[in-house]
Amino acid sequence: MPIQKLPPRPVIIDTDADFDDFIALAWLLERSEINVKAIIYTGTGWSHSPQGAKNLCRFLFHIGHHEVPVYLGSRISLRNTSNIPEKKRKAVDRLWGLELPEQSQINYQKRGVDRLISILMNSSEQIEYLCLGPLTSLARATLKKPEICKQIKQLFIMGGAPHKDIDVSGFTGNGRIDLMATDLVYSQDLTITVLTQNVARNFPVDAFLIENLHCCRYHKVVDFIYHLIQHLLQHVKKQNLTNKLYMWDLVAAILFVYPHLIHIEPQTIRFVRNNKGEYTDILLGSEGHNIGVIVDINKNYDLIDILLTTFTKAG
Ligand SMILES: [Ca+2]
Repeated sequence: MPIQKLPPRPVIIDTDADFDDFIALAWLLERSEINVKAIIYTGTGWSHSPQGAKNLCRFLFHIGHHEVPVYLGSRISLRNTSNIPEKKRKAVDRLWGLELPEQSQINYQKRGVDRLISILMNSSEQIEYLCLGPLTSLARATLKKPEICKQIKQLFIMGGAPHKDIDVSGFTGNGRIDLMATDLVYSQDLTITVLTQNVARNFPVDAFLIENLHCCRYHKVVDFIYHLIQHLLQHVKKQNLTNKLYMWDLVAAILFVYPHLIHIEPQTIRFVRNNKGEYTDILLGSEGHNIGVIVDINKNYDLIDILLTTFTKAG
């Protein structure tokens, strides 16, 4: 009996156009299990709006996926809690010196929050939402039209759960950039899966990865990823930065596509604010927002192999 192929999962990807977002997108767009309905660019994360959206469009042209629409989402946080240094954001805007071919048409579309609402409300089926950046755009969309939540099958987000020290400083990644947006989105009636940074650390940018990428550079997209990482590493070296690099968003993308690799535990979290409205604490406990947190992944799977065979299997 022939194996029945499941129809591709419709998904909206929300991104802040950092290096690992590009790699995650390049990988996702090659996956037949996924039907990317739209890319929402959120300008409150690691790049500035609209430069991040322009970079996304040029990148999509370069890898041959310019059919995917890019929408310009929010550029101002609900509450300004981001601590990303401006210098680092500007380096992301410049793609660390990587030159992408100029495009005569930069075709991102404005009013991304309204477009997001429209895509969700007009869809005949539920759509999954993969968030690789801050939740600002989705939060603004839920403020304008709370009914969109019924149209979201699952929100899967890289970062946004507490780990280790359960306080504001222990709240990880994208969720921390705009805490008010995260608080608002988590309070909605949504199925939420969050990947914490301590789990995503399984995929560092190291010599082994670079060697493997180098071997597969005959594929255009792998060559792009290789160059992107080389430029980033040169930038890190020049700036005497010591932080280790991880493919956070790529891990999120892979685990989104392969849910059998993850172990999820339900958690309840509550955001505590003082009388000035500032976030002072995040508590795990019996009352608050219900989320699923990925606490472990199956380590028998080789993430580098999953990354590269997606590109090289078709030659
Ligand atoms: Ca990101």
